[in-house]
Amino acid sequence: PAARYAPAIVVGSGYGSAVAALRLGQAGVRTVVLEMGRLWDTPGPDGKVFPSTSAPDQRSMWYRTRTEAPLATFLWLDVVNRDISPYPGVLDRVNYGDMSVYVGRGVGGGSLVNGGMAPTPRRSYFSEVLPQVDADEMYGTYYPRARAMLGVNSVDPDWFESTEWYRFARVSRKHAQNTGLKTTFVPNVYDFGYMQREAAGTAPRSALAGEVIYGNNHGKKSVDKTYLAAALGTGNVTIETMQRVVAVRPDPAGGYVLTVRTSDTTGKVTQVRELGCDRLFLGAGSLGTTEILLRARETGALPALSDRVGQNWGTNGNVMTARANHLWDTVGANQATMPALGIDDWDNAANPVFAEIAPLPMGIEHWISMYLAITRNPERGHFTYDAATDSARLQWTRDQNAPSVAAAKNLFDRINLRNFTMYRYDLFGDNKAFADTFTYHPLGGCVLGEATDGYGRVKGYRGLYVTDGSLVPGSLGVNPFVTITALAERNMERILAEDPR
Ligand code: FAE
Repeated sequence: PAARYAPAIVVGSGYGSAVAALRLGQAGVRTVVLEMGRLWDTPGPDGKVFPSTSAPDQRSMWYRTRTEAPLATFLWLDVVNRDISPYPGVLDRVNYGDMSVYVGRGVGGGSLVNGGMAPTPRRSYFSEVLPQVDADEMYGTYYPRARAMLGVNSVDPDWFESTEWYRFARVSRKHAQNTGLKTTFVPNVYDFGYMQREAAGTAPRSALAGEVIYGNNHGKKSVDKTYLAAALGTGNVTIETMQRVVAVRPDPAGGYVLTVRTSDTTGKVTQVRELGCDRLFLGAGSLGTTEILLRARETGALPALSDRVGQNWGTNGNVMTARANHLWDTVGANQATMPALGIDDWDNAANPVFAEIAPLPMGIEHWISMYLAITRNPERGHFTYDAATDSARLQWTRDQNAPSVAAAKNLFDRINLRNFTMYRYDLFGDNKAFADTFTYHPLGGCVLGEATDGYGRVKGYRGLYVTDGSLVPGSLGVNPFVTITALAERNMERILAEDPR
C-alpha cells in the first residue's frame, strides 16, 4: 500500500478530466490532476506562449526532431515541416502503422491545439451511437451546460459575409450550392468577437495570424481558461504537470495505487512515485486511458477488467481532401484558422458526409479549397498490449478507411463535376487526393456500457472511472469535444450523487 495522496486523482487534463476536476472540487473532494505535458502559460524567447505555425520550434511537437504537420507538402515540396529539438511540445502525433492520431499535450489536452469547432451531433445519430443514454437529458440539460461552460459562440453572419478572412469559406459554399448541397455555420470556442477585433487591428492577432495546431496565443477558450480555471477556483483542486501515469493497481486497504513518472523537459525521468487515492478518474484521452487499462489487465494488475477494454475504437470517419479552384475563384491570402462553415450532407442516407471547410492559411493566394470530411465509417479498430514495449498497439489497416474515402470522394466528385474543378494531389504525400492515414478524432477503446457501466464506472472495480473520449464508440458524425464534455457532465452528476465517498 502507498500513502494516500489525495481522495481523488484525475489522470490527464483534457475535456473529460476538466469536467471531473471541477465537479469533484465543487463537491468538496480534494483532487489532484496529473498531466504528462507542461503548463502553457509562460512566454518563450519570442515573447509568445505558443510558436507560430509558419515558424514552428521545439514548443510545437511532443519530443520530435522534426515537426509532423498534417499537410506535409505543397507542390510536392517538403516546405511545411521543420527540424526542431526534442521538448514536451503541445502537439503529438502517435503513429501506429496505417493510422496516426493527433493529440494535444499539456494542461488542457486537445483543447490547446484543436480547431475549436463545437457542433452538437444530430439527435437521431447520437441516439443510434449511444442508445442507452437518455437523449432528452443530454439535449435538455448536459449539452446546454457543456456549451455554456466551454464558451461556444457563433460567427456574426454579416461579418462572415463581408470579411476577407472567410472568403475561402464563401468560395467553397458557392461550389457546394452549385451542386445542390447545403451548408451550415459551425459554432466554435474561439471568441468571434475577439476575431473581429483582430481584423480591425485593435487586438493582437492569433486566429488571423495562422495560429491553431501549435496553440493559440489569444482568443481561444481552451479548457485551462474555462473548466480548469473554475476547478482551481474551488480551492480543492491542484494540477501537477510533467507527470505520466504508467500503472494502476488496487490498494489492498481500499482505493488505488498509481505509478507516476515525473520527467524534466529533456524527457529524462527524474522521479518515480507511487500515489494512493480512494477514487480514480481516467481522462487521458482515447489512446491514453485505453493504454492504462489495457496494460493493467494484461499485466494482471487489474485482472477483472472487461475483455471490452481496448475494443470498439474509431476515427470518427475523418478524411481530408483538397480541390484546385479556377483562377477567378480566389480564396484569399488572408484566412482565419478557425473553420466556421460546413457542407452538411449527413441526411443523404446513401452517402452521409459532414465536410468542414478548412482554411489553408499560407499568406499567399493558392486557389486551394481544403476540407475535413467526417464520414460514417462502420469499421472499428482495437488495441493489443505489446509486452516488449509495454504499450498499446492500435490494430487498424489502411483498407478500413476505404469507406471514408469512398464517401468523401462521392461528395467531392459531384462538386468537382458541377464546378469543372479538380482534386489537389500534392498536399498529403504519395500523390494522394485523400488523407486517409491520420485522424484528429480518436474515439473509443473503453466504451460506455461495454468496458464501463452506463455512467463510466469501470466494470469489475469500484471507485474507478473513465471520463473521456474513450467512452464514445468510434463515431459521432461531428467533431467530438462538446459531446465528450456533455457526457462527462452527465456521468459526474450521477457518480457524485450515488457513489460513496
Ligand atoms: P484529451 O483532450 O486528449 O486529453 C487527454 C490528456 O491526457 C492530454 O492532455 C494528455 O497529455 C494527457 N495524458 C495522456 N496520457 C497520460 C498519462 N499516461 N498520464 C498523464 N497524462 C496523460 O482527451 N474536436 C472538436 O470537437 N472540434 C475541433 O475543431 C477539433 N479539432 C482538432 C484539431 C486537432 C489538431 C486535434 C489534435 C484534435 C481536434 N479535435 C477537435 C479533437 C478534440 O481535441 C479531442 O476529441 C478532445 O481533446 C478529446 O478530449 P479527451 O478529454 O478525451
